[in-house]
Amino acid sequence: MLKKFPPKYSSMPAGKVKIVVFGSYNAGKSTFIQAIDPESRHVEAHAENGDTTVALDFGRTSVHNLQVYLFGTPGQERFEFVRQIISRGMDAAILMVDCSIGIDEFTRNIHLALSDQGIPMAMMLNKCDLSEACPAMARRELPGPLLFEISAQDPESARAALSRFVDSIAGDL
Ligand SMILES: Nc1nc2c(ncn2[C@@H]2O[C@H](COP(=O)(O)OP(=O)(O)O)[C@@H](O)[C@H]2O)c(=O)[nH]1
Ligand SMILES: [Mg+2]
Repeated sequence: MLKKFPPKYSSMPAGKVKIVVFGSYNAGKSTFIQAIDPESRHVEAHAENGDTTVALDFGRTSVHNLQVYLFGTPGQERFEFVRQIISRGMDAAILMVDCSIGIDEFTRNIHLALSDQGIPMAMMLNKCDLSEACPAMARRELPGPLLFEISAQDPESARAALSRFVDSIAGDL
C-alpha cells in the first residue's frame, strides 16, 4: 500500500516551483520532461545483472516569470521510498497517465494519495496521438479539475499543458 506523502512544505525560494512527475513505468514521464527541457537529465541505476533498477529525470524550464523544476520519479511500486524522498518540499504534482491502456492500480493509488494530501495536481492524459487512446475513460476513472490531453512526443502539447497548469497554481505559490 502506498504510504502518505510527507506534509506539504515548499522548500523552494520565491519564484521557483518544484513539480514532481508521477506515473507508472512506460506512461511517458521521461518523454514529457525531455519535451519540456531538451537538456534534461535522465539517470538510470542498473543492477549487476544489467536490469534497470531505478530511473530518475530532472528538467528545468520557465513559465512566465517562474522557474519550474521538474523531477521524474520511478514508476515501480518497490521504489516508494525514492518517491518519498523526491517528493519532499514539492509545490505541485503531475500524474502521467497512458490513456491508450486501462488505468492500473499503481496510478489509482498515486491519484488517491495526492488527492488526500491536497497537493495541486495535474493529470496528463498521455499518448492521445494513438488511435486506441481513450481519454474519456481516464477522465471517468480519475476525476479532478485539471486534466490535459497530450502527446508527450509533441513538445508543443507538453509545453502548453504545463504552462496552463502552472498558471492555474501560480496564485497559491
Ligand atoms: N505514441 C506515443 N508514445 C509515447 C508518448 N509518450 C511516450 N511514448 C512512448 O512510450 C514509451 C515510454 O515512455 P517513457 O517516457 O520512457 O515512459 P516513463 O517510463 O514513464 O518514463 C516510450 O517508448 C515512448 O517513446 C506519446 O505521447 N505517444
Ligand atoms: Mg522514465
